[in-house]
Amino acid sequence: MLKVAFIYAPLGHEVFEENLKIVDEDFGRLPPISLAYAASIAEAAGHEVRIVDANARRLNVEDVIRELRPFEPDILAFTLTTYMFRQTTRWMRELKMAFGIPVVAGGINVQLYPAATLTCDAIDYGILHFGVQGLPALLDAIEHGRDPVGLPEVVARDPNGSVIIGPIDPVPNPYLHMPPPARHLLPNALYHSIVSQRRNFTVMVTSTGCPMPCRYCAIPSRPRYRNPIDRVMAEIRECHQVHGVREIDFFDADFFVNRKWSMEFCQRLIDEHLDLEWSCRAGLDRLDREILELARKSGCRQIYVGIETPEPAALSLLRKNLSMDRVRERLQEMRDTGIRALGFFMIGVPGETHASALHTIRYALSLPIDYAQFSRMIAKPGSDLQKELVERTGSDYWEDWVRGLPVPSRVPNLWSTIGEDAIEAWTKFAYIAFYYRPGYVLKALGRMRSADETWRSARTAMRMLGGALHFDRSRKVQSGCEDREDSTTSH
Ligand code: B12
Repeated sequence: MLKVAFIYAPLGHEVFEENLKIVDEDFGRLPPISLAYAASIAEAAGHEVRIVDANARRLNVEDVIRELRPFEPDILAFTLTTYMFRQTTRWMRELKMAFGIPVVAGGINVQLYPAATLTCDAIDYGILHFGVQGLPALLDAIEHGRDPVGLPEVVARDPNGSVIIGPIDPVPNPYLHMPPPARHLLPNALYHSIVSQRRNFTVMVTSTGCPMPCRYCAIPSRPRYRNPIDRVMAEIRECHQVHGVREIDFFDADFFVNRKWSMEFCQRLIDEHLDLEWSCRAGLDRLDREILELARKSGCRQIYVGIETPEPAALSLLRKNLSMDRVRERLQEMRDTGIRALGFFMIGVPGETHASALHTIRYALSLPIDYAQFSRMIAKPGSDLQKELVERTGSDYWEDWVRGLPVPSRVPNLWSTIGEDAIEAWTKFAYIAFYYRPGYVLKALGRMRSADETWRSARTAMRMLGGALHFDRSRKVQSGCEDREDSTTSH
């Protein structure tokens, strides 16, 4: 049996992200579900496991080292997104130095850039795909002194230093081989999102991938699997009964993608009679009165929908399938059933001009929605836009970022006709225009359920105003891993 410490490093905003800095920073403290899945896999394989959520607990590296000393870990394990690659690898390096033990990394970045990930000397092993075979096999090999090179789902260096990528696991549905995320190892009482209203709050993901072909999104390229409904219900019951969860945010790309599954889910939740509210993301075209009413009855309080832009040419270039003529009607239906809507919008879309950016904002203001999130369109790692960017520029921004090479502070946007500063200015203006309408403020105050929620919203509102005149530009070029401590923030 090995002792494995799973560490969730803090998330600091990076300049290239689609969200404004303040939105990222005030987004909430969310549970590291991917990492908790990996911890469960290790625990089920018989190892002793800890999770340190340094992000939610606001711990620094020294705190984590102090906390882990008595545990005497054999392995350090981290989840890696591409965005957070350099922040997380800095933490890996320091913890590896303190404990002198191997570091294992898994998560979306290892899937996208396995070889580049292993060029970082702080990482000894990567885990691909869902890790249901790879993680137990790797831990077993380490425990018994066997060579892990070439194991399924394992990325490792051979004795010559070449990176060897193991074959992908052939199990038809990895969910059937994964216990639920190890919430018993998480500080569940600390979690909340910017719009959550009840505690305890958690995040759940019941499916991976998405059938929609949107070119700006990184999710379609992920394999598609769904957790069977009995397992989802068991996870919900455990959350409610054992971890005191009263609100769940489902992070599936489109929660209603399978109508039969969603109807059954709602009905079974109604039959459970739990004191529970939930929210999810869904394609607007899938929502009709029947499903909305059932969802509301089962405790659904809000749905996040991607509208992105009212410009038909941009929507078509982005392969966003949305019946624009029905948007208002469907949102009104949602409001009539008592479900709040949050609309996602993007600035900097193909062919964007100052006039079209203003049009998007005015359109958002005209819709019956309760919240809006405005992002800058970027070529996300793994998205179609990113593939086009690589073809047209001959270089891969994200791979260079992972390899520690200098990259521009912003991902190039080849599609918009207005520049980065204008895109950022319009995005900030959008938030001010949406959230500072007197009627909106009054309504929002009426919705508040606790002093905690009111304080969080007021603080974000003040910071939003304060941030409106600052530009998130920092240095023009972000250089390698070690020397860029100050390159992400401009103020
Ligand atoms: C839920 C979720 C979150 C949750 C939980 C994140 C977490 N780390 O646990 C919250 C809300 C906290 C979050 C935060 C962020 N997220 Co997020 N998130 C997702 C989402 C919607 C689902 C992930 C999921 O749970 N899938 C289901 C599980 C079963 O699969 P999985 O995540 O791949 O995890 C499995 C394997 O990868 C592996 N694994 C994962 N980690 C590890 C670690 C070890 C040691 C091992 C062995 C294995 C292992 O085992 C898991 C079980 O099989 C994805 C999009 C998507 N639909 O995939 C975005 C996504 C992964 N997030 C993304 C981003 C950018 C972020 C943030 C930077 C915030 C932001 N600005 O958007 C932060 C960074 C978090 C971080 N450092 O990990 C991007 C990543 C893009 C990229 N390539 O960098 C995605 C793809 C969405 C997008 N914008 O396109 N996220």
